[in-house]
Amino acid sequence: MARKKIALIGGGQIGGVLAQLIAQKQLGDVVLFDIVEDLPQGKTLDIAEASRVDGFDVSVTGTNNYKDIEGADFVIITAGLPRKPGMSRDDLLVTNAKIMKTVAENVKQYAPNSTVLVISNPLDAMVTLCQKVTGFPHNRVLGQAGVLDSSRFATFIAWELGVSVKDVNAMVMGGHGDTMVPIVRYANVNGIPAMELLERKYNDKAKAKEVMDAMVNRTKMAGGEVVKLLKTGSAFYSPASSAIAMTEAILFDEKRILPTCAYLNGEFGIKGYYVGVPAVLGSNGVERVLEFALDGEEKAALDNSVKAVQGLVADMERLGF
Ligand code: TXD
Repeated sequence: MARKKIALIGGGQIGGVLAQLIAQKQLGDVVLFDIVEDLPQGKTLDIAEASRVDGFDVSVTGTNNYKDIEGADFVIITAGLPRKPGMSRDDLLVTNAKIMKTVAENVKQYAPNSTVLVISNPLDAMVTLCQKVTGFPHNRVLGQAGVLDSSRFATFIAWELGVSVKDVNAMVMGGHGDTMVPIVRYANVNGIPAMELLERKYNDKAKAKEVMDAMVNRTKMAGGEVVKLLKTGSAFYSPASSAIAMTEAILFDEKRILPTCAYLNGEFGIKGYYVGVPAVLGSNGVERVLEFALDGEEKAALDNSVKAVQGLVADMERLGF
């Protein structure tokens, strides 16, 4: 079987780490595209020169020419500006929508059969625009946010409970913004409700709730926390790792259940929007959205998050995208 061709559009912080991870895991041949001259060529040369040490033999090349992504099976888009301290993800809308439009037109032209994973912010709006411009079926255009937000939530729970993060399951739904919805009720440590473990730790229900609320808030603000520390950009290691988990699920037809920015057609009472929900990822991209009953508070929080996404999409349409 021929090796998969994976095109990465955007050779910045996340794009660079993606290229390295894909090479190290030998997921396919990598073509890294950026508009900045020499940048993708430099990064991929650097990565390729580690091939002997790391023991991978996929091809890793950089380009400023869209023609080189021709025939890609899988495309990951990170092109666009990241946040600066004090900016919200939504502040990036106009700039990144312009970039996404051009990127999506080229993906449509050169990789018409690809599955496209969008990472650029504001995430939910960028996925929406990417699908609109490419015209690809909704199952082949998806976004990464929830895997990262959920990993952040799980990490904080693991630290708080002093347990291995490998045993923590926690999911975040909704849009990739301050309104995201960490699902506390189902957060667990190897099946044991995280809330119960917290209550036992503190022997105090109110205190346990306070601690959980703080973790929920930290999860919602986690992107900004990193931006504030880095000062020159936003998180890039964890977003790249998260995108790789989704890429592997699709390339290897794993049917993993990952929180995915997926197009909804009535699931969770939402129709016609891309929002973060648990989905089955396999060789057909988003194969299925897994619906489950939300309680009143969760549903209200999800609806509020969907409203924020709808607002962004409406702004984008008003701006002519
Ligand atoms: O979980 C998530 N979805 C996210 C998303 C988590 C963190 C960061 N997230 C967003 O990803 C972030 O807000 C940005 O919108 C993207 C990419 O973040 P990254 O940290 O990689 O940004 P960089 O380092 O600035 O890289 C962006 C690259 C840079 O090299 C530009 O030259 C390039 O994009 N760029 C373009 N590439 C192709 N085509 C065009 N038009 C273009 N314009 C800029």
